Amino acid sequence: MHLSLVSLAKPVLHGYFRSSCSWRVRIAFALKGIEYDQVTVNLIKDGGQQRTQEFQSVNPMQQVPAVEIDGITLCQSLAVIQYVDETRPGAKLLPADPKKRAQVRMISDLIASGIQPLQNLYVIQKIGADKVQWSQHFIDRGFKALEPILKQTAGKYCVGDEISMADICLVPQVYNAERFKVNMDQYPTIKRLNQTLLEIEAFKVSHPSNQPDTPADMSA
Ligand SMILES: N[C@@H](CCC(=O)N[C@@H](CS)C(=O)NCC(=O)O)C(=O)O
Repeated sequence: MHLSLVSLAKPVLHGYFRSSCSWRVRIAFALKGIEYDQVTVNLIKDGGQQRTQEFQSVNPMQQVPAVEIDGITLCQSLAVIQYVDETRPGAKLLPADPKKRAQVRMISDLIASGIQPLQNLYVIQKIGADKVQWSQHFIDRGFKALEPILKQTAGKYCVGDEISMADICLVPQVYNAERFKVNMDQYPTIKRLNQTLLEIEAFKVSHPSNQPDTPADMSA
């Protein structure tokens, strides 16, 4: 741990209960045992609070999550996860072995760059596509690639038998897939990993159904 970097103040997560990228950060914080405060940025209300001038001063990209930590503001969930992994004790979210580390990054990027961005509200609104059909198409396209990759890399979890950033990316993406009624029976390895991971406390406490801004009708 780099003690000189780490502030005693709790990090502040600007996020939204149903944002899969915010959920990634919540899982990482839970796995590391990091206490944090949450500020809700409602992506729907008032045309989207991510678009306000006030929030743009936090994240000019108008996306959640954004995290205030150790005197800096970080957006991009994978940057946040890697920063806390490098500065906080506890379970390592990236393996030490270079090959496994590269596989963790490969799977994380496949999801974070190759699948999730296409479900963003601003993408769907811009092209005026049918939200469900569009999202199903691109999640299926990504999962068709991810399934054979995971068959090779997975043990108990996405890469071997240790939980990693890849697992942190996988579970929220499966949650999105289920929201858009993707048939998960086509992806037995993804389905098995998701079920295993959802039994772990860090994934449960960070779940969208358990957040301060979860609407009552979606609460666990
Ligand atoms: N690459 C970014 C993506 C962030 C992102 O796409 N956030 C979504 C919610 S999961 C968002 O804020 N969307 C706002 C919008 O569509 O207007 C990350 O990993 O943090």
